[in-house]
Amino acid sequence: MSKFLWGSATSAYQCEGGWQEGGKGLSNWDVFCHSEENSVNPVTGDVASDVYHRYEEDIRMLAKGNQNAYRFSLCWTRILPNGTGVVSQEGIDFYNRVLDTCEKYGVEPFVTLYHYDIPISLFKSGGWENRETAFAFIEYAKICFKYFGHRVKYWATVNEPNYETYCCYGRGNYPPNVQDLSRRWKAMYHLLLGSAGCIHEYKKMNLKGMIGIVSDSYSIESLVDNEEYREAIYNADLFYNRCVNDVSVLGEYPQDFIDKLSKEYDLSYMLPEDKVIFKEGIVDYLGINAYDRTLVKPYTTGETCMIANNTGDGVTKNSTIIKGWFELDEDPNTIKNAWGCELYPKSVYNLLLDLKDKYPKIPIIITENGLGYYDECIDGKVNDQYRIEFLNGFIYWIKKAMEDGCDVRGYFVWSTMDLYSWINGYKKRYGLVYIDYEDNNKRIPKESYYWYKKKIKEERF
Ligand code: BGP
Repeated sequence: MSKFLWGSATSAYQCEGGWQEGGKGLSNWDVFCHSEENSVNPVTGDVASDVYHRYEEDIRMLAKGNQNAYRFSLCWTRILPNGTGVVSQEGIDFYNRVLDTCEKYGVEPFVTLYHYDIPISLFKSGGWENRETAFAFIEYAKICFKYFGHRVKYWATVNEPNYETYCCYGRGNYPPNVQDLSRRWKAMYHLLLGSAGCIHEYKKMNLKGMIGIVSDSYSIESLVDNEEYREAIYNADLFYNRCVNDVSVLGEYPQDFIDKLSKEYDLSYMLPEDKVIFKEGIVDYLGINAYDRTLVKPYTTGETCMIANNTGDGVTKNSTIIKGWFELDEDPNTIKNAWGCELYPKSVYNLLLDLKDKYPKIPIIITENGLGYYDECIDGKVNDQYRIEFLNGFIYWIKKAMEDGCDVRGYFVWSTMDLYSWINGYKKRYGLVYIDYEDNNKRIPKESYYWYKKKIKEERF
């Protein structure tokens, strides 16, 4: 059996910086962050954690912390500055240097092809709502496989088709800042079509590795157990989980989901010939980003609306009403962070058991788990006991799930170092390593970094 992956994760836009270096083209996030629409926490990823220049230091530190894997994403516009067409040798060279560094320190690279940053040219022509984007993505993926396929054993196609489209087209806080679920379902369809197409191409190349998708997945629960609440759970499971996981693991859109959607929306973009692409694009593993549970209650009244707490004020509620489907509920007794995320590690156990029931044969990799917090560096030290407690709880429950038969192959903390948090800016920190943005992006390992180092040594999975 191959080794258990113990690592941490980042994404290109959130940590690289170097936004106009190395021949890189612009993405939707480059443009959005410089626009007036970026008003809640008006900062950019122009420099971010400066990983573009400091990857060697970061990967070395990760390896010294006993981590054997590093999850990062490729920036599409470093490789194809215009989104399609000419390949940038500078971009290829940059990622080869990153991969060389992983090799040098004995770290397994775990590469995501797409993590929210779509080339601006494609974004302007409709982004994921445009079917052509799925095929442009497959072409980009083929280039990545050609250049890096011999040295990367773990691939993820896209990061969080649910959460990305939820924010882009539901909450409307990510570009293109739309609140229209019909457009959400269409964009998600093309993301999943692109993902399946990539997987098929990867398999055709006969490379030695695993390819999957990264899906934010939730243990959907309720505070009351009756028929109406169970129906709300069922609906929310379709809305957040099965719309991505069934398609990726079983290779087809669930019929109950299609039946439900077709009552409300025009689905003519789902073409019959796509069925074969989905069938040929089944994942080798399911990547799970697990942060909190989703508590739901039955829909009662009101229009569909989705509100996010991006201010970190500790007050604003993450509320959601999906007309005719469900509403989000809240447990007043659980502890939450300032952004309203519940600190409830057992949720991962419930989620893993649910996934085992639904997809008994698919290996799971926890591709993200972490806690956003207003960390403080005092006298050169960051004592983030709250994070240690949270991560420790997650690992405890993952272990329990494994004992109960779940096939989990890896665990990645979000994030390797502090980085840009979409819309929330830089004050919401997740890293195992603190970045002093005021002092030349100096790296300071937090207490959680040392705790994780020890934990990896002690745990035998
Ligand atoms: C996931 C994303 C990451 C990361 C994380 C924390 O949804 O894959 O990119 O940002 O969540 O989210 P946030 O930064 O919004 O708190």
